[in-house]
Amino acid sequence: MPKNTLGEHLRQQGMSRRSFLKFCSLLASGMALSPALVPRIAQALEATRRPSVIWLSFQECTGCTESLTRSHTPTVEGLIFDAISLDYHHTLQAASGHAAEAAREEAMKENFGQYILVVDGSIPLDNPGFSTIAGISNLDMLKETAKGAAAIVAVGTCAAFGGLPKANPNPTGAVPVSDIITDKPIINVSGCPPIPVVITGVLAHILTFGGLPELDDLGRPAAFYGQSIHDRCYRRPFYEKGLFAETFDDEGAKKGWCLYKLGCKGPVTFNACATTKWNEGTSFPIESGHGCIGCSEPDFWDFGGFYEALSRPTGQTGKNAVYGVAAGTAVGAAVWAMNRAKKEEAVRGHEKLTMDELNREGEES
Ligand code: FSX
Repeated sequence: MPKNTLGEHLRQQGMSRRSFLKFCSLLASGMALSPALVPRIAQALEATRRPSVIWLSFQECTGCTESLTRSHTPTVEGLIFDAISLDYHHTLQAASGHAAEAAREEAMKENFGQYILVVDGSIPLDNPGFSTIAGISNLDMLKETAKGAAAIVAVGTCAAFGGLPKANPNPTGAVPVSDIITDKPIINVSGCPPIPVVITGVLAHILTFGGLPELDDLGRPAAFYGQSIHDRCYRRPFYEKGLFAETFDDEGAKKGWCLYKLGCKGPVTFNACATTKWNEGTSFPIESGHGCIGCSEPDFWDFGGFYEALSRPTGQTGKNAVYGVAAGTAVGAAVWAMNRAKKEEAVRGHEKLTMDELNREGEES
């Protein structure tokens, strides 16, 4: 771990006190915290040492790293990456071959028990040769590197829940990080890929407070995954009025009506896309005219088709069983009138509710 504190490091880089406080404000907003906490964040950061971060990539498409790097300085992302010591990252590091592996081993040795391990990608269990780095299987590298980690951040739906490699028929026997490592705190930052500001917001939280953010029951930071896309969608008023696009080029689509009937999975997807948006707040899929595909939820590839409306029963269990019966506007509205806690319990607990039960919940609330 670098010997200088973050405050010293940023001052050495020429950052003024004013810019430092602005940096802290950006962190606060990145972590979805109140601006009132900025002085506390500043105080904590002044004294903290930049943590060593080891980033491992297993079975994935590199979309998570691509997402992370889609930023233009001076964004919060750029600043955060001045604030940590990224000691190993397959894609971003300059070193290669033996030198790269030596960097990982050195970082592990020097910072044992203190470094943050970031993992993207799933781990193949069916054959150690399916995915290797420097001749080391993903399974062995994960186990070896996790030993000295203070905490693990599973970035992307592949690392968090298995993702695309685990999709039926899961040819490599892919599993998420949490299936292998059970004795370390794990934060799941799901999304395929995850929103960059959410990745950096989580790192900022660990950096500032030295601990884990509040997590939901899927291990995701509640500040970013606490509400569904549907809850915060700007097209929601059209849903409430029963105004739906029926095709991607009809009048409803042109008027920006709700995409529920075109397969939008916003009602069963918990993520921050509708609020943080993408590309520095430019837009998000629904704003671009395409329904949410549910990429931050477990097994989203097997949900039943990206263009399959939730209103059509799919025969699937879990979330689709809950919302698959939410046919049409009237019942859909009843489901969404459900008490929030009950609704979340139903979604996250994969509880199967019958149509009658859903209607009853809607009427009672
Ligand atoms: Fe998976 Fe990430 Fe999707 Fe790709 O590292 S979450 S396939 S965006 O790259 O792991």
